[in-house]
Amino acid sequence: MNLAGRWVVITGASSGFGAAAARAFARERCHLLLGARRKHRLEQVAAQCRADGAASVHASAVDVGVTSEVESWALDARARTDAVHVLVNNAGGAHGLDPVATARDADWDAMVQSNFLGLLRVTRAWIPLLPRHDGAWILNVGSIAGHVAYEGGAAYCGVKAAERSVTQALRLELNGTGIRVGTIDPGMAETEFSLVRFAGDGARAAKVYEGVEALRAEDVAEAMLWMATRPPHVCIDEMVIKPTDQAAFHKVHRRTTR
Ligand code: 8X3
Repeated sequence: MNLAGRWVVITGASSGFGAAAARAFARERCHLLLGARRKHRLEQVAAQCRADGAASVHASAVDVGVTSEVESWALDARARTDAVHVLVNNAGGAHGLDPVATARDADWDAMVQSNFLGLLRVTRAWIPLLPRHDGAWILNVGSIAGHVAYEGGAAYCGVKAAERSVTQALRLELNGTGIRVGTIDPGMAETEFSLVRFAGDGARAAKVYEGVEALRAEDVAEAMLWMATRPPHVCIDEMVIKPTDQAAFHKVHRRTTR
């Protein structure tokens, strides 16, 4: 379906999948409501979206970990529109790769707040603006980490498994409304993901992608757009998207540079 003139909400829109999704929906001539904590970075993405052809772009500093911020964001949006067609729940990420025995509370809290509770509170805030029987979408960003656990990933894999459960519960709760709910679950993607996971250690982050042609944020954004543009009677419940080089989380083909 054609999305021109429709309203799209994206969390975590200042970088990575969120920024790439914003630009992909901008090229479809959508109105964009972009949220992220980093207002300066978000304004840069907003400017790119305007240049890409967005019908309008509204950037808001929002921390999905804070209920009052999420609720005011959705409340303020009502002055502009009463019908949001796509909600992209993208905010989240990983903090640390430590085994449970030595992991830090602050990392756990950050992951639970953004990936899990943030997803719930953003969805609760925006559901009233999703029109019934018009092909609206709640598109959640999960991960292959929600499918298979790995060492050091107890909390991250846990919150991404929770994201899958939230998606499935919403799919059931909203059945009969015409609102579509699905999750897109990427594998290795070269974004700021590893830089954040390793608290800014660029060398360690670069090693994750060494010798691998990883997914780019645009690959995931393109898949999101494909999901969102299916006809209203088609719901993509779940899409797993990985680099060709990554057959499974632990099975990654790396080219040697010698
Ligand atoms: C990111 C993918 O496999 O590194 O969600 O956890 S993974």
